[in-house]
Amino acid sequence: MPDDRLRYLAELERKILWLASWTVHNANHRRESRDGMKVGGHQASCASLATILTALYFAVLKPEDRVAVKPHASPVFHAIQYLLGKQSREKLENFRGYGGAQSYPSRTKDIDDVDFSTGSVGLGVAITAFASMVQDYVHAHGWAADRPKGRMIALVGDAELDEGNIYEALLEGWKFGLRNTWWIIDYNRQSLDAVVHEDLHTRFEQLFAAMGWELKVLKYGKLQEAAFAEPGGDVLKGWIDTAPNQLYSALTFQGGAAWRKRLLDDLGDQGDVSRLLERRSDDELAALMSNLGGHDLASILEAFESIDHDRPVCFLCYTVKGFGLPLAGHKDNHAGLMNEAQIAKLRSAMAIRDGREWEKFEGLGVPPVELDAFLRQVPFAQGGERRLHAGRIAVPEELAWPAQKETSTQAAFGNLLNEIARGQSEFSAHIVTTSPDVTVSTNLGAWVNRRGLFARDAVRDLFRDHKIP
Ligand SMILES: Cc1ncc(C[n+]2csc(CCOP(=O)(O)OP(=O)(O)O)c2C)c(N)n1
Ligand SMILES: [Mg+2]
Repeated sequence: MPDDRLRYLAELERKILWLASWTVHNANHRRESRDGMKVGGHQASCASLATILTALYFAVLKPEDRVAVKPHASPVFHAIQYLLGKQSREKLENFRGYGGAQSYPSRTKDIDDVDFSTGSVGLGVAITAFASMVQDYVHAHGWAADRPKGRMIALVGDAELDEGNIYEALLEGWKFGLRNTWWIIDYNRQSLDAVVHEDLHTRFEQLFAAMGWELKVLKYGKLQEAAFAEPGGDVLKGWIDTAPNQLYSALTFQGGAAWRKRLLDDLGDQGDVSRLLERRSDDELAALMSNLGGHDLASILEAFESIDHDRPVCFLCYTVKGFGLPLAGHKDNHAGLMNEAQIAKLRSAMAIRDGREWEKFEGLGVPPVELDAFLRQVPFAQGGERRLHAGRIAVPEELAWPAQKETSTQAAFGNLLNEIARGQSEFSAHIVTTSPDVTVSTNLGAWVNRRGLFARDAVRDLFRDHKIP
């Protein structure tokens, strides 16, 4: 059954790709206060995630979900919030300027409902696992009984997986029985400086399986799957599966004619597959070869919406860095910026008239009223403010514990917490200590003995059961 949402989502995908590109372009080339200083921005990193973010924010996410956006995709995030009415044009025009929308999503400086600040790669990934554990803690204490649990979702640049904290978080999650966590890897096989190692995906696959995660690989889009089903399609698929990352990137950058030449050199005169290639124009061939799973809305929706459990899931999504832009696939595209001629070409491809670059519904293939109605019913945008505020808890003016003339700071710390733990106050019930394996040496033993340790499921203490002093 055709999915009605795809019509609107495809238009929104185009729109956010444009707005993100234009936001960066405007900051670098147009802003009146330009003083010749470098501004920068990451149009290619944005394009890599535009399809996935479209599917998430405009269809899959619920208000209770929380998202850590890949730092360099910040402009796409701001574009989405702009369309949802939560970001202002003024802030976009002042992107990377004082008071403008931030280069990397910021909870404190941005106005558009950022869930996790990101920027230092890797941290935004790991924090979602800990956020999920905190959510379990809060629910287990009955403090959020009126709220559904949300999914903690990280959009992960493939080079973020170079960061060691991610593996500590994975192991911690395994120990804890992690739930409600999705990591969506933007597998464009490019980092900042380079094309990533061949075959990294098999390492990731084994790692996530070892940690008890479900792994979903989104490698081929629907166009590719349809082509594989044609006579000779299996040969093309075999070529794609064995093509080195660098070659795939280089051909993506070069476009349809280069694809044809290389594919015919490698596969020519093999009967059916040659005709499969001949049936397509250069543009169609380029579209086919870049139709990877992470750029196919239907495949992405299917994958996200097929998850019917709360175990952690890793989606390994094949993407193209710079998808849909003239920067696509180039190994040095990380901080690459389109020039005036390139942005003008993109603008006309997007059917956007001069001077209407910021208009939300300009150049789209569906009537504005329909798109507006679609945006109003987006599940993520229902339910009002998403940011929660904790109630205030009374803190005792003083504790019964007598001041001592001389003591060590460690002993004082332990004694203070022990004193607080004595009463069943709201205050003591809301303190959580997270001592990284130094409970004894930081003098927290007494506190822990009174308050207990937290786990999702009951754990027996055999030393206590056997009355071992
Ligand atoms: C801790 C840390 N180290 C290094 C950087 C510099 N840096 C910025 S982006 C990036 C990698 C970008 O590659 P990837 O995560 O694959 O994202 P892509 O742009 O390819 O989507 C690096 C190393 C950083 N922001 N934070
Ligand atoms: Mg990358």
